[in-house]
Amino acid sequence: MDINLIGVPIFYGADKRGPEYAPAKLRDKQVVSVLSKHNHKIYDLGNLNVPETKEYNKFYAHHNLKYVQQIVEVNTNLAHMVYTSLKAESFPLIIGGDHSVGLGSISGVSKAYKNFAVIWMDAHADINTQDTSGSGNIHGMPLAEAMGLGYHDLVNVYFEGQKVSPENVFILGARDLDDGEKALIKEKNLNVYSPEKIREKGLENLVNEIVQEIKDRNIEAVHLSFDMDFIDSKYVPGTGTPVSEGMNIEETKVLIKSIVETKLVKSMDLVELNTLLDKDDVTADLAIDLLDWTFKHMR
Ligand code: EXY
Ligand code: MN
Ligand code: MN
Ligand code: MN
Repeated sequence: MDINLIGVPIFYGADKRGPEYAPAKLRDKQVVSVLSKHNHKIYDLGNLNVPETKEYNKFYAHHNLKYVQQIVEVNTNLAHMVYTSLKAESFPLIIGGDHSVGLGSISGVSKAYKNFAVIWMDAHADINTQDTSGSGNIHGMPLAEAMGLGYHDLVNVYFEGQKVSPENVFILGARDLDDGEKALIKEKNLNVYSPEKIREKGLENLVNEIVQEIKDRNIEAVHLSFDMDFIDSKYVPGTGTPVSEGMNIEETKVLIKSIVETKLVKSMDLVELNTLLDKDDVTADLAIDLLDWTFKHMR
């Protein structure tokens, strides 16, 4: 297949330097030739422009939320890159950058597919709103915004209103949830699977269950949003919000393989690789290995 590699060198959603270097790092690690090995044609479309801003400007006019304007601008452009890639029947592969880019990716997919699902692999749910976020870091919010909940400037990225309905969102690996997120999960009955719940069900069984559910709603596409902190903190020193008790690398690969073998995955984010925190590139090398694995099984 044709893959459009889109780099988004942004750290504003994390308010912590490091994720912005991940696109360059993965290119240094030859991500394009690694993916070409599986007879995909890779078009490296470069990096989206991330506007400069001053640290003191980060809370400008937007409650407790940081860098709202810059994140809206970048995600609007990203959404259009993703939309146009999908319309050209290419596979948009978005390399973050922090997880605020998930909002732009989902917004672009939402314009291309009326009926699609999101599989969000993450130690976190990323469903805070401006009222529940303790940090004001927008990488903890993109999924709430994509579901139409939360701050108007973010909810209305690319086009007005909700981008994906809550019942079509599946959050895998979440194990570090804020109180407001726990309340929202209950209120909206969100599909959230902790690592222990995933192991209880069985990794492949879980994917089959999700596929059954979405096929019943004749969903034709899945956006896979992979946060490096999905993996147990032991294995990923190079990520900004690591959490213990996660899945190991083997389990992660089994899950990814069964998800992509559904042939429903049409777009993917890989986010939250923080090269400044990494040790001897071990997390960057793991990211390359996971992308190699993913596109080996993506047909
Ligand atoms: N829930 C915490 C917050 O909202 O600040 C931590 C969020 C971490 C988000 C990373 C990208 O997954
Ligand atoms: Mn406002
Ligand atoms: Mn995340
Ligand atoms: Mn996370």
